[in-house]
Amino acid sequence: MSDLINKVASAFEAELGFAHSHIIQAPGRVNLIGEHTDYNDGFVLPSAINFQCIVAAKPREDKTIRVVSVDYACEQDSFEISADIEPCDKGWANYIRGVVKHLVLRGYEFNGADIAVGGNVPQGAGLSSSAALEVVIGQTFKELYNLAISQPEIALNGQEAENKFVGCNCGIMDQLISAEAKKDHALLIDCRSLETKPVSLPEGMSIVIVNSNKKRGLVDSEYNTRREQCEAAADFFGVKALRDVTIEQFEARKAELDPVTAQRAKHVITENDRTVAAAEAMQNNDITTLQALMAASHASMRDDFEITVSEIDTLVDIIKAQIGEQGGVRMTGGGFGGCVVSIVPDALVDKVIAEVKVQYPEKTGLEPSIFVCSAEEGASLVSA
Ligand code: GAF
Repeated sequence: MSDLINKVASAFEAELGFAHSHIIQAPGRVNLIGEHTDYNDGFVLPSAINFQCIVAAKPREDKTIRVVSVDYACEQDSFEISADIEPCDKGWANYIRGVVKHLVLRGYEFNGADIAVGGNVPQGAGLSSSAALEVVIGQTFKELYNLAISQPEIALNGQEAENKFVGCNCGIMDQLISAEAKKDHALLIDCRSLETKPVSLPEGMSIVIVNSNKKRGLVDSEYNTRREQCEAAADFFGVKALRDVTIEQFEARKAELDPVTAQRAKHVITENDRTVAAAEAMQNNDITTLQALMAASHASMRDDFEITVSEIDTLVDIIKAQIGEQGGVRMTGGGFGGCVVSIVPDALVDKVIAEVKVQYPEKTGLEPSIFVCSAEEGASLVSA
């Protein structure tokens, strides 16, 4: 049993006074390319990582849900299953309340549960700790009560909870990869049809994630603004989403858009093309093309979508200087801080880590957190 599972299972027993019956997990994620494309019905290429949210649970015979939060000093929340579950003043508990409420609204019937939940996905780092929590709770009710709910629906339910209950207008990428990821693969996800295609990771390369530890400010408001700008651009072109606009159509009419909206649209339209091309390059072990696409993605996020910060750009430059054309690096996630993802030849991993540890604090005054990650399976029952 992993240390994390042990910790959550022990907390269950210590706080609730009896043993759990089920252990369930859902992972965090890193997005290799395809940023802010999901809510434009476009393409993304994430993989799940070896950081997880773990639940220890036992079904109840009544309609009460009682939750112990291992990461918040074993604080507890308790509520009744119904279609009008309300938000409470504990931020962490609202993700769980929201997921349960929306399962009920979708028509699923189940009894209550005792739950202990904890995780090691770094919070606020852009590695989807919230999506892992939403998905692990959906998966928990699927496992406890044999619900006939598919993995995409667990993801959609989690997204709905986040959009309508927690209040963040995110797309589907984070929940879908947490629910459906394949070990040793990234998934090329078509965020319109929700079709997924496993893409094997390049041979002899590691995924190295560096958290800038730059405190993220204004994330939700900036995120929502970007979303509105993309919707305005789609309206201008008379289409459902920017996915439906080609680069040729954009170039022909971009002068009619205000300059900022045009920049935002350009990022999304070009990022979609880069993502599909990157999946193909990865599948073919074509690192030269992959690195060029990741570099172009970063430049587009920095210059057109304007979601990077100087600390993130600095990290990208430091890593780029180590790996040259032998690997790729870019910001990953929603932006305004958070992490950089790099695909690094195994032989250069130690060098990258050493240089980031020295140069990043010198240049920014911040300490980085560095994770060499494996690509893991999506949400699952661990034991029952
Ligand atoms: C956040 C959101 F939750 C995702 O839906 C996605 O839009 C991402 O930012 C940017 O690609 O993680």
